[in-house]
Amino acid sequence: MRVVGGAATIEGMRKLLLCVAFGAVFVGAPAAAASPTVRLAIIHVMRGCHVWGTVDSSPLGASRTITVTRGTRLQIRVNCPMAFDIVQIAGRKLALGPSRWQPGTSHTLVFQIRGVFKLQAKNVQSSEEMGLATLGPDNTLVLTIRVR
Ligand SMILES: [Cu+2]
Repeated sequence: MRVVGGAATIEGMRKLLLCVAFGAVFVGAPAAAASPTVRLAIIHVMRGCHVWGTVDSSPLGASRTITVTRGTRLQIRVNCPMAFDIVQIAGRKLALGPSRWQPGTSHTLVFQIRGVFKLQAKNVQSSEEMGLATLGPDNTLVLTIRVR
């Protein structure tokens, strides 16, 4: 009886170890992918001077909502040739670094908790002051980040 019980236990242990091994494989990959870096830029456009965009300059609009997973690093580069004042207008307080973002600089925000966060970016110099030919008033940008 003891021997049979022991064999059953060893068999159980082998199954458990197999499960743990497979679990490690399947849990391991999504865990690594759960902390991605999302890259955005403030890009120069004709109408409104600047909008959110991809790093390769595809425009995403003056107001944009993105959804990211917890742990995401959001890197934003200022590509419009003017400075921006960044204000958080919703969500638990984020570490934004300097509140004035200079042209050509990149800023990384880390989203550790679930929730909805909103940032506003307002240009410090106008397109007129910068000698940029644009159409319409300069945009004030709003970015909403939903963290799941
Ligand atoms: Cu601009």
